[in-house]
Amino acid sequence: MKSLYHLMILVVLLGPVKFNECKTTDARQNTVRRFPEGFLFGTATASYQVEGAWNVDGKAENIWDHLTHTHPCDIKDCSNGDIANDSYNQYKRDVEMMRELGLDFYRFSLSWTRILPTSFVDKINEAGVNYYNNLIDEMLKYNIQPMVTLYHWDMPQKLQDLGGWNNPHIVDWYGDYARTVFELFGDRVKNWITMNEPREICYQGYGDVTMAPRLNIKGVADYMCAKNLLLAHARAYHIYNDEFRETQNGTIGITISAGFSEPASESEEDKVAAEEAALFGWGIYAQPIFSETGDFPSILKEKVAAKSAEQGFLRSRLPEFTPEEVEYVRGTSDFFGLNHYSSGYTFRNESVLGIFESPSSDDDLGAGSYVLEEWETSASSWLKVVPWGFYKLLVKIKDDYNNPPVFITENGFSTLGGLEDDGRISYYRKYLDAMLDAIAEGCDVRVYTAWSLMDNFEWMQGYTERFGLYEVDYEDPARTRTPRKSAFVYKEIVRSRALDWSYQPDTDVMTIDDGH
Ligand code: GBE
Repeated sequence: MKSLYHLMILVVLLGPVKFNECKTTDARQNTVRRFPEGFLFGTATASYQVEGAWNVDGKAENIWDHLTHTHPCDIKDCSNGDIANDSYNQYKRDVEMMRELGLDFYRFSLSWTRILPTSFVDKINEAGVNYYNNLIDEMLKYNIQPMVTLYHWDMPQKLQDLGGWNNPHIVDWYGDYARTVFELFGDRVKNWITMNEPREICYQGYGDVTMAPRLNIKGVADYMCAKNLLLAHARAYHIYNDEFRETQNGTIGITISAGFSEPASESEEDKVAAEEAALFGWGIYAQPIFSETGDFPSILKEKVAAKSAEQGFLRSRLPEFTPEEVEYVRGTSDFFGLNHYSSGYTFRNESVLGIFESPSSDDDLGAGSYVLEEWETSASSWLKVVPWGFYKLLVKIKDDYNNPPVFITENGFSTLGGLEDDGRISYYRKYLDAMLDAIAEGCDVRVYTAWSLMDNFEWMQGYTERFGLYEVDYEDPARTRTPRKSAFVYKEIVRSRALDWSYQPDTDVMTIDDGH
């Protein structure tokens, strides 16, 4: 709280910050821009956020079941994912919506404990496997490709009791799980994502209280998690590469969340701070995989080691990779999966000295950040509309990591509900426009995924913040899904493979145009 207060004062002191080569989109709005040949469009969800059926047909408890049941009102509206969107029973309607939108693919995640109730491979839960088989087969019937995330935050509770991502054995356990799902679904699934958002898993879940398991062991558990998670990701990649790629012929990679950190001023100090904020925020996960040298960023290693020594630790709180581990992790992603939502300014001066809890990764970084009052906001406090940040981030990924193929695996906007979601439409148009700018600049972006197909359980925010192209009625036991205005707009973008700002949808009837 104290630090937030300081930052707010700072924003006032700093006064108006110049707009950063904010490309005005006004001129653009009169032209129709086309997406490149072969570009793919989809939408995404995640198992705990939509499936429900939390204890049905043999599924075992995961950390979100556990958190929401043991501390219900840690969630904003005291809700949980017990039923969520009931997608476990309504997958046919889900696929119908994908067809309405004309999607090329759909990104969803697998629930580990639905497939492996003991967490291990000694028992495979047939009913859980059937659910995913049905969903996949229903999609393929209409030529919608599955893009499957193995881990979107629902750690088996039993493995969490053993330390979760902080237990080095997780590399074996996760690897075994990965092999099982490649065997079960890899004949039909050609796009795999090992992990969704390492930062949210490690920094928020282990270093803070904003995600399960809410460990809040700052500057220690978050770093241990980072190392083990990267090794586990690499294990899954190598298993796929060595045992499945030849026969199944798919791609496999990781999805990392990143905002863009813009220096608050031209000063060297702020520029360095912004660069380091990116390294602490997502470079810690990206560099070991995507850089030529591999390993954690050296600035990070130096800073955490120095701070640790100062604090009386006998070794760095950031665990080291052995040279063999560096090699094992390096190059283990066929694409750069990127979840991006928003951006902010970063600065460093005497005002940030000593304001962070110590030890913590925020303290190791020692930088402040803020957003501008005048930025358009969503219903989520952290999500401001900053399309130029998306552009700059994509260019940075191209420059820092030798222009990897980029899959945008999430991008979207929250409201408080309602079908007239002009804020969401405007967000999608601006961000897609910024993405097209980046592509024109040579960025190899190939895939775009809107978060989300439909409203869902928004983690600590429960059902209060809505990200869906379709609205879900949680008062209705049938969890009726209704297309929002943005669903019609996205459908037209996918159909025309172009961005036309003048398009005004007729929102009376949603049709299916896939010829079936
Ligand atoms: C993604 O995370 C998730 O993959 C998806 O499951 C989720 O539904 C979707 O975005 C929408 O949130 O109290 O302000 O510090 C931190 C996006 C804000 C990553 C920032 C929220 C990163 C999640 C909370 N985080 N963001 S606080």
